[in-house]
Amino acid sequence: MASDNPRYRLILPVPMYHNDFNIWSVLKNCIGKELSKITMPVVFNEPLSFLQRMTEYMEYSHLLRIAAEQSDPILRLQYVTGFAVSALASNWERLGKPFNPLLGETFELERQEFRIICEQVSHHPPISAFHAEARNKEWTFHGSIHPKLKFWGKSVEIQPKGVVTVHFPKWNEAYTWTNVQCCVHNIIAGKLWMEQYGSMEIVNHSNGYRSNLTFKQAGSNSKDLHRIEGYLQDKSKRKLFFLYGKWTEFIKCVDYHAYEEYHNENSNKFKRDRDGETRSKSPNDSPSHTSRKVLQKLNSLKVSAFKSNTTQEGTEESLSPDMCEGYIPKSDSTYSINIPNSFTIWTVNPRPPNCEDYYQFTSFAMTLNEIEQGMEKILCPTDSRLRPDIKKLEQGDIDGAAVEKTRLEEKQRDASKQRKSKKGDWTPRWFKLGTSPYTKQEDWLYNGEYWNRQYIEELDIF
Ligand code: CLR
Repeated sequence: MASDNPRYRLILPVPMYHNDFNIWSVLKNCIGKELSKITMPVVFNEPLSFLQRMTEYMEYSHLLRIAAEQSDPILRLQYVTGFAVSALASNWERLGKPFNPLLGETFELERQEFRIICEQVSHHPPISAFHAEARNKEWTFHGSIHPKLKFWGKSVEIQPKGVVTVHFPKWNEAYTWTNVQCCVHNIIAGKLWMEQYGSMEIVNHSNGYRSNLTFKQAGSNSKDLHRIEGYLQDKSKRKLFFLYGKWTEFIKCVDYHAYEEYHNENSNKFKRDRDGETRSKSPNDSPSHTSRKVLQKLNSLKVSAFKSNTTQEGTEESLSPDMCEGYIPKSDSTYSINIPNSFTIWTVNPRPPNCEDYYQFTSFAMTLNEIEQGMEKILCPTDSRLRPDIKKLEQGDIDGAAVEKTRLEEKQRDASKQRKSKKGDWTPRWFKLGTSPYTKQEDWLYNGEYWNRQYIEELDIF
């Protein structure tokens, strides 16, 4: 794994400045607005551009290599599913706002197994495109993200619009999915926290097999905090595997029939425990007679029964998190399922020590602003590493960063005015808008030129 490589730095140059500014004081006049139009004070930022944040999808790129090595398409889908979930793990506890990329800004990263190029292809609306490829040419991963931030008063809702695609040339196979939404809570009062929820469908377009995942909302007793669950299905929607885990920790899969058996057995055992009986199964308790709904109900009873014996207080049972101001869900690590014969597809890397003083960065994130040896001479002049406001924030110079941020935003506005007066349009340098052959949706396609390093027209955006 790249971040374990001693070649890369392990920590940022200085610890962060812990601010006690109130986000509400900035946002209270913006309820219902699109947040991309609001300039936020730099103390709420983390020293990364959104292009770099997008690059964090690559932390577990080895899963794509392993997927490409499998001759069984079901195994390939399992690993691609693992990759899709792993790509979201770095968001845990990350509550700093990445810098909005400037129009034309780029970010490149070369690692042992892959290289990636990102470009800000549109400013209003903000759209960031990326294209990653394996060194051994066994896979590519590309897509675009158009993050829509909506402020609802107590919370900020984020919809990462845009499709991402994994391609295995050797298998002539493409997989697509769209990332789930997320929500930052406690804007008015309390401690900020974030959840990702919604459904994610990872489709193999050549055989119609798919993984259908549900990212659950924390829920009123937070038993579902970070939890994901779903099925791997064939093209007639027959369930082949049960998938489960937490986007912050792991994803496992288990044969669907084994899962059903386990589930039914446990539900019945619980029922017997609860009723204080050991009677043998009545015909109506047999798996085929027990609907999933009932099983779910039993399971949730089991959870609350368990919780009332522990330190968790049951007083908030009937209140939804949103109804209690300043509510922070507790971790539910005591409640975790481990179904026998499961196979672990992915587990998270531990965060580095003291990461709470470094914007909760992962080891991978710590390396993203590093100007590696020999890079100065070849780096594209629009690379995020060269952004003066991000550099200043990374050095702990908050006032300097604020001055630079304002300057860059003004410079960007001036350039846009100039283009308008010349009736010129902006054309991205490395990506072109096209249509995905798989989803028939708009797709930003890489033109294949970046790594030739011929930055013909020198672009001055910093
Ligand atoms: C989540 C994963 C998606 C892509 C994506 C888009 C926008 C990101 C979001 C991710 C994570 C949370 C995020 C957001 C932009 C702003 C928001 C970084 C990476 C932060 C937490 C907002 C903090 C400031 C508010 C409290 C005002 O695939």
